[in-house]
Amino acid sequence: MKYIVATSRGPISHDRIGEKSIVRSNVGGVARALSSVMTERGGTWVCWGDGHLDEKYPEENYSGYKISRIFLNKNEKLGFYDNYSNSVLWPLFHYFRDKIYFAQHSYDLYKEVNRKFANAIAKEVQPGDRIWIHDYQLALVPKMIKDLGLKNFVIFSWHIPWVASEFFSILPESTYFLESVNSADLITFHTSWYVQNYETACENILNVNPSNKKKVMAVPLGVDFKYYSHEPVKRNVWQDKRTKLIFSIDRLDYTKGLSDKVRAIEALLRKHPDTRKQFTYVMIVTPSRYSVSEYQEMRREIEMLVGRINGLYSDLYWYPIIYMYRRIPQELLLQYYRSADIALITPLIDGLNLVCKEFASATKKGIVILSEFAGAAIDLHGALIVNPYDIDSTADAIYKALTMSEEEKSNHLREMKKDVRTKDIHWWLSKILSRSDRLDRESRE
Ligand code: GDG
Repeated sequence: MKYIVATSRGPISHDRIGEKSIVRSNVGGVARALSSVMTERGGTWVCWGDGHLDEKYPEENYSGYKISRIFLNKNEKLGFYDNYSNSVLWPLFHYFRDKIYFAQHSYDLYKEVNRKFANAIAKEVQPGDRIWIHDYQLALVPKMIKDLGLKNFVIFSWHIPWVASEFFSILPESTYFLESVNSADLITFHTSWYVQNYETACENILNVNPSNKKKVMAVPLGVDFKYYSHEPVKRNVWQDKRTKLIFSIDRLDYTKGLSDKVRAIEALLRKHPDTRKQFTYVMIVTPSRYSVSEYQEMRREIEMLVGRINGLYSDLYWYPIIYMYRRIPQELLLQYYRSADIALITPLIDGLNLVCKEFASATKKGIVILSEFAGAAIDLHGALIVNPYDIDSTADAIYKALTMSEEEKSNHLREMKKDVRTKDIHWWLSKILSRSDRLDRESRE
């Protein structure tokens, strides 16, 4: 039995930098987890070929499995990706009502592209293979697969929050959407809260009680603990012995609470003047959805705030915030994880958040300050949990982390390590795969 995996973005893409062609790896946590299953078991990974040179590679063999790409024209990309996925589903499933924008025909194009995915899967699948579909961009695929008459077992993994039923009802297509997700044979979420919201939506909107509770499961994604904790790094990126390093890396997005983080640093400096010159905050923001004017505005706001705070508190020898707007190589990211004293991870809402788990795995000394609204807050015991809307309390938590005794720190660290070590990426995979084995077997009996 092999796996047919479908994700919007693939494991690698072919791109161009100037005259040079390059292969770009998708370093995200989901891609890393799925790559290991695919390499081990073989199969096909169906994805959107969005790299500049991907059209040259509609199919290719990679790392023990096949990649099969679908291609979108400008109009399909706009409707499926920019409009329906990013401007309807993303804000809706993160409770940002004011940011939802229903562009005309975007649902039709989303549906069309989902159909392309379903057809590409149907082309690859053999009887007995298992189909594993991921996330909000592909929510209509499970039902399309079933409607094609395929009898294969379908897993659908949802990676962002699932909102309360009343909020979900804002979606004009909520019934079709839910019907499709619910037609999967196994549906996974990161937390039991999302499961509850999902089940309530099924009861309220579809009038069905997902009576077979075994088919909906809460299982938080873990990270590759061994890699983050053992991979050697070439150098210590933070050489300044006088100051502690506070670190964060986030995609540019309104869910990440970026300006609130900067405001918390300002509050820390104001409320606790003894912290001045005692720390440096390295804030990395990775570019995202930059064609959307709102994201450009968000970037301007963050940069103005950083400039204002550095202007207020810097002197010739120290400034509180080093801000970088770029992606960084994996090796450098690991160096930051190993060097930082504090990871400041305070999204306003986040399905899970892998960065906190990666940091907790990599660090030998650091403390995580984590938003209570990140799915990971449920199982990352040992982190300092904050409400990111409460700027002063976040500042106090940073102060606490900066001034913690060594003994207290090692207690926090021990707690954090316990969870990320045991609930790692292999645990996540084996939970889902063994549940699907069992359900698949039962359905044939
Ligand atoms: C969805 C949900 C859920 C980021 N910048 C760089 C870089 N990264 C890597 C991190 C981490 C990943 O990207 C981001 O983690 P997220 O948890 O935000 O994952 P997403 O896939 O964006 O989001 C989220 C997740 O799915 C998993 O289910 O946790 O809630 O929104 O792995 O390390 N890596 C490198 N350079 C960067 O500049 N090398």
